[in-house]
Amino acid sequence: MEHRVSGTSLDDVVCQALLLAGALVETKALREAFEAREEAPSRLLILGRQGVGKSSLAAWLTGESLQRGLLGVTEGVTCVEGRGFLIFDTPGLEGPELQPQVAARLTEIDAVVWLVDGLMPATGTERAALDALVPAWVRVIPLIARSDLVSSAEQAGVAGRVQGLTVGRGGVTPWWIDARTPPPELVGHLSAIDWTRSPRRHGAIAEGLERTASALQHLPIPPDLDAIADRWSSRWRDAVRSCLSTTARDLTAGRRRARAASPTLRRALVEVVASLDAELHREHGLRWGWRPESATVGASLLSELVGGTASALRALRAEAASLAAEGELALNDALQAPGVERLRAQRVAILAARAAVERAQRELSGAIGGSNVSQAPLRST
Ligand SMILES: Nc1nc2c(ncn2[C@@H]2O[C@H](COP(=O)(O)OP(=O)(O)OP(=O)(O)O)[C@@H](O)[C@H]2O)c(=O)[nH]1
Ligand SMILES: [Mg+2]
Repeated sequence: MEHRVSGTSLDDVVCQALLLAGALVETKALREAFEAREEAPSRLLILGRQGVGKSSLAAWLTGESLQRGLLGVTEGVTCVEGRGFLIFDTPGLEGPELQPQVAARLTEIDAVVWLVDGLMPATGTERAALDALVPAWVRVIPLIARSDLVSSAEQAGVAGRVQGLTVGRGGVTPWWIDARTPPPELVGHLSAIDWTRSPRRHGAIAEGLERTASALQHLPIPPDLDAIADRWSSRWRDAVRSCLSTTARDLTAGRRRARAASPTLRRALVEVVASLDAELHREHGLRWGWRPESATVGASLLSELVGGTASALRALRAEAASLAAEGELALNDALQAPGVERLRAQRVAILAARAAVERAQRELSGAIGGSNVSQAPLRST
């Protein structure tokens, strides 16, 4: 099964993360990893059955002789560099110890070379062993060794079979080679890196994303102005309602004269506004900056207040409603002021960048973590 991270979609999400985060924090590491295209040497992991010719091929590619154990058998993953290649030579696929060693090297390579023995052509079991070692999205370049021992008539059939077994692994056509002395063109064939399938690039991007995420984490997020506006509006409305009912109660009980009711309500509200304003500043660094005494209602209603308790209560209610609306408008204006608007835009930008980086990290984590890398050694047949 193909890994859900295809080159294009991964590049799209990383590009989006770069675009959004780059406006806010340093993204050099991520940008460099994203743009890495021509970085030599090509890093290849050679996998294949025991004795197929992996070390011979690695030695030919790099021009370096490799350290080997008893009878020339490779023990453990060996790294050798030369002639524009960094090659990871491995013990045979049959070995049970290979999985953790390959997993540890996975983010250092660009592609896998699958060396098949032309005299013992690849089977589904061999492909399954390969799949168990390397995530499905990593490119596999198939080569068939022992061209010197197989007639050209037979070679085509074997190549077709190997090609069938590499479906979904980058679609590279298998080449027949003598692993001891391959044709010189093999160098070009193996140097062409498919960056969209390179675990090395994925690893570098993952690191860049990690750094970007941590830089974004350190940016303080401005408060959610809409939520603050909602909360403060409703607190203001509650305060107006409560001041009104106190004043109305005093008025009805005859404790206060109609003429004095309006200034009393106003004074109570001035206190409420001052305390809410101080709290707004303390909690969010914002200012309401409104004083109810600047409200225009009131004076014209005084004459109605002397008309009796019922009409005074009506007038008070109207005045309170009008004050509540004015206060809310003033609050909205304060939260729309240019400086505060910048905070709103900043909040949106930081949240969007964090989400984009997290999304890119999610897309990558399955790929690099090797979701389908599990212990499944090749059964000897
Ligand atoms: N005729 C022929 N012999 C080959 C070819 N490739 C490798 N050999 C020989 O096969 C033997 C094993 O080669 P190696 O390169 O050691 O194979 P390997 O895959 O590294 O072996 P392990 O490390 O044990 O898994 C050596 O004697 C090579 O000379 C080939 O294409 N044709
Ligand atoms: Mg070897």
